[in-house]
Amino acid sequence: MRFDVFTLFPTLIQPYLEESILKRAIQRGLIEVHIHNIRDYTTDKHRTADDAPFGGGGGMVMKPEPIFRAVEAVLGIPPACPLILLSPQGRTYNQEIARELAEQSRLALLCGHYEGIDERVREHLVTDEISIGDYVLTGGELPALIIIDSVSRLIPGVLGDPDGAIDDSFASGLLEYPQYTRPAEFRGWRVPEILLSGNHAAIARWRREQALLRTWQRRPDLLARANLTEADRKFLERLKQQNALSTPDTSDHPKNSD
Ligand code: 9D3
Repeated sequence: MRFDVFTLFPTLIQPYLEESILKRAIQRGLIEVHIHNIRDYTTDKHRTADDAPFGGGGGMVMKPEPIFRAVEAVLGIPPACPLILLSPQGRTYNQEIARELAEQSRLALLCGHYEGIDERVREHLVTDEISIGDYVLTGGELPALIIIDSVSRLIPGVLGDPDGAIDDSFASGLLEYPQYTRPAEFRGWRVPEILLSGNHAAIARWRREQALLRTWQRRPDLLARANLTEADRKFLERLKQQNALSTPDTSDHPKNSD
């Protein structure tokens, strides 16, 4: 898979690709990442990439010409692949979108910066707009790396373990069970005895129940979409009953209904 990244800060992107597990994927030819400095596509002597907004107000807006020149030079006309704008106004990124993007053979990522980007880029060049969550960053470079990282690990061979990406928590729809390694006792804290029992069926059942317990405690929203067996549902019913006994229901109390 090929990624083309368009940015005003190309040096921010490079180090992560060179130090992470993605380096191996690049060396093996599984992914290619081409980084393009939008400033290289300016035509004035000051290499101006931004300007004041029409209509006044503070801040600067990324100019359309260098972005169009860069994207048209690299992707061609018509463009060879989708162009995703990273922006706080995009659809919120998740694992489902990562899987959708991983179906492409090529993707282009445009990093926003400053206060924003000339709207004509959005209207006439960009095909999709993605945010990585509801918090404010300084630019789209980290979001671009997050997309490259999360999409790349879905490509067969990128992870060492061939089915590592299939067996992860978001694929099962549950959070992960607790994990332990040696020593069996550390500072007086013992590993759960069941894990030392050698009873693989009992260990599998314990892990599944721990995953269910954790998901119910921390991310109950995930349970609605998780792939649950009849045994899983029974276990969750027991959890709910225990919880109802230990935390009295005060919802009918006048204090909570006014
Ligand atoms: C006036 C400034 N902002 C209003 C809140 C708009 C703004 C524009 C650009 C705020 C931050 C940025 C820089 N952020 C991104 O380019 C960005 C981003 C983010 O900030 N959060 C989550 N996902 C993303 S993807 C790109």
